[in-house]
Amino acid sequence: MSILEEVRSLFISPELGDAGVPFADFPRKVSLIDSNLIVYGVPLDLTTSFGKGTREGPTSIRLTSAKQIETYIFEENIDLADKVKIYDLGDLKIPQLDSSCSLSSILASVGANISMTTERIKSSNKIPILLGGEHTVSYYQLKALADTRPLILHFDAHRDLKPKYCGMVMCHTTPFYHLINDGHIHGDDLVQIGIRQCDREENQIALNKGVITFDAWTIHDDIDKLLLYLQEVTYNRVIYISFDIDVYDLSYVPCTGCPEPYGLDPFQVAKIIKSISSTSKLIAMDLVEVAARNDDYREGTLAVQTLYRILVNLQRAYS
Ligand SMILES: [Mn+2]
Repeated sequence: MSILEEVRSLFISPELGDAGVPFADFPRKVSLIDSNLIVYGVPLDLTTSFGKGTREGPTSIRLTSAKQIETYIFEENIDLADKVKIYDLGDLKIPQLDSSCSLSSILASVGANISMTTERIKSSNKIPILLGGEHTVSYYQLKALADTRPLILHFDAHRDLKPKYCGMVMCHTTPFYHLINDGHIHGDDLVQIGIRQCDREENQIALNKGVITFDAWTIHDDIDKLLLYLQEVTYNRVIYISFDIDVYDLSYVPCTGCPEPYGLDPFQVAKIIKSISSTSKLIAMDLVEVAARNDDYREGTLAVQTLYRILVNLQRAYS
């Protein structure tokens, strides 16, 4: 059994999960070994402080990708089904929070399994695509990729640079602080895009650590500044994309836990994705904080369309 096959037991296969279908449900099926991109869900909804619902993220993404959305990318005249070989591992099993299982012990076990899965996908020369789940999951995936020193393109309304929040050290608002503080990433390898909400201390931390910021107002006033920057800085560079769905304006994301106004619109995000140099090499990505409530799949649809555009633009990574 390959080292990749061994992680299978950590997951509930997509067919047996809530969606009942794999991501995109491509007509041409590929095996785990023959794939070049591996999708896996982490429906973690543990430290979320305000709105709940991220546990529905992977299901919402699977359902909308498989049942609603065409894989043909209209403006590019490209069918993703001709380009990618995606395998969906399913959702990571997450222990129940109860008297025998504390929050910190769940995080430790889920975190270790994310890191191991990421390492094994990478050492099999494939690209992990983590579907969240709360943003905490990015810590464990990025930690496992530290030796590749990627440039991190972090799309988010929030900096997620708090040392601690509501008494919790590791939670959905702290992953990037701990990645820097624990030495897994360098502050100046972190590009935060669409930021519009944080506290004064996080701004100071960003400044002290050399984090590069394109806040939502800068993008609104002069998007070309960001587009030119990304074109240059991603040229021939290994990149990691951490995409929090709340980078979009709250009018586009009705279900996510911490929606914010003054956000980006889908046309702006599409332009930003397109400005990432096609010479760059995507090492991994995550798509987090997607939620669903009362059968409202608008947010899942937007998440999938965003992901498809990232995959079409960054074909070099897997073709
Ligand atoms: Mn956020």
